[in-house]
Amino acid sequence: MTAPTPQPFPETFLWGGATAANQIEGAHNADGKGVSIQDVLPKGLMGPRTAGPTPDNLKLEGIDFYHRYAEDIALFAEMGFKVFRFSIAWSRIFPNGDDELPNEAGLAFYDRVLDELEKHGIEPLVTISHYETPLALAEKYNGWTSRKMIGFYERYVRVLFDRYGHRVKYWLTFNEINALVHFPIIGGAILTPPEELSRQDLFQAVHHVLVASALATRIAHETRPDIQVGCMVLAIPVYPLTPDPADVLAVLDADHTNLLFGDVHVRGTYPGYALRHMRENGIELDITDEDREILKNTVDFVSFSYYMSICETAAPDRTTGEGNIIGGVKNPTLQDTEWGWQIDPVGLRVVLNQFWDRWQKPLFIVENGLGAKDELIEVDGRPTVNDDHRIAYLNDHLIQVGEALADGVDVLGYTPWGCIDLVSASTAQMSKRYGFIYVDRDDDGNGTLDRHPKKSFHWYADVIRSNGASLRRGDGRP
Ligand code: BGP
Repeated sequence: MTAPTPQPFPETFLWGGATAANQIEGAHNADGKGVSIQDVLPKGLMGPRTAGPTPDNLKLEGIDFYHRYAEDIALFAEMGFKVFRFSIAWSRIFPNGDDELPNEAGLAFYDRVLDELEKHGIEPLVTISHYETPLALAEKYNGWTSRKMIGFYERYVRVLFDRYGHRVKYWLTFNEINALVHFPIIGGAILTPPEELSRQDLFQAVHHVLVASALATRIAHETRPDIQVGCMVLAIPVYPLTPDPADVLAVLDADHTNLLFGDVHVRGTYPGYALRHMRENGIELDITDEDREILKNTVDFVSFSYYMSICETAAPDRTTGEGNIIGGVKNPTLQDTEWGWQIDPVGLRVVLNQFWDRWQKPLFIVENGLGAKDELIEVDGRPTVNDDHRIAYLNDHLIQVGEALADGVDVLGYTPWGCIDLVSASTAQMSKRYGFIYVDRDDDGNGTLDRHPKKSFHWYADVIRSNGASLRRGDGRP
């Protein structure tokens, strides 16, 4: 018998779920929407790019949230969600990214989504840019390598804050902003193949994104002082593969690459290790005095995704693991998911402590979850899924959130990824499911799109209702 968790969650804890426009909305060309970089990546971020949208791209229809949002939000409300994370598709608002005026029909869609959330008393958590930059900005300017992008993003965020600032308190500027370094096309709308992209151009793009993010924070605070702006980073605890100090140094290097983004967002300036890296690698950033001033607009909180930890080693014969965008070396002590992501609940406590110790800013876990194949069965005449594996995964991670809370870490909330099944970012599959709600659609695009609550739906409703008291000690216990 396992014992109930002793660690309480704060009464204000924001329980909910997370999605992104390009993975749920569909309606890829409805009501004046333009083409986004996702529309030309039919096989996901690892696959080849096509010249235009192709019929095999599951994201073009997604799970049709564009038309079924009311039904979906009602299901989230049934689970007791306090918060719902979604993103705004930039190309719905500015179809080409550099248009002078926004597309009213696109704006009106998010008014309707917000109306529905308000009706159910669910707090919105909005990602301004989630891997879905308008394609025209990639084609005309090579994305964030160009300084002009700061201006286009500024125009976009001004429209969003003017329109929704009075009804959306929590905003995230860029999804997994550090992914730009690892996948320039997704994070930065940069079409130059990674092997041909110079470090100079990559770092300049990083700088432009960081300035744009800080500018959004400034504009938000000028619009309404009560708006809370967070950065969003892909969190990945890195462990040394061996106790060899050379491996520990390899960890330090990997950490610096990832933590740079949080460091700039929280401290408002580049840390010494980044300046050294640029100095020693012949990278000369074009930083203006105005940029330096803008960067001082630091975030109110730090949000992050967490799926796995990795190991690092200085040894040249690295057996690399598959992973959530960032490679790394496989940890021999951990189990893999069906997609080769290593499951490490304790890593979540580690990363919460690391971020809290480093930044002393409230933290928001805005993605976490198990991508797995599900089998639809019938129970009492109703289609459902017995997803005990998903329940165990989430339970074990939440136990570690409780541990971090007990460590004194300030955690605002938890929005597990893909609270309703959606199209995968890395592989563009439907069969890699994360949801509490099953969506009837397969990898070939067949299916009714009907929604069916899984066993985890009822489990999560209990967790929320009991504010975490129904969680059980799991295998992830340290
Ligand atoms: C993160 C992205 C999400 C999401 C998630 C799961 O990197 O922010 O968009 O998709 O990973 O990844 P996948 O869909 O590849 O399983």
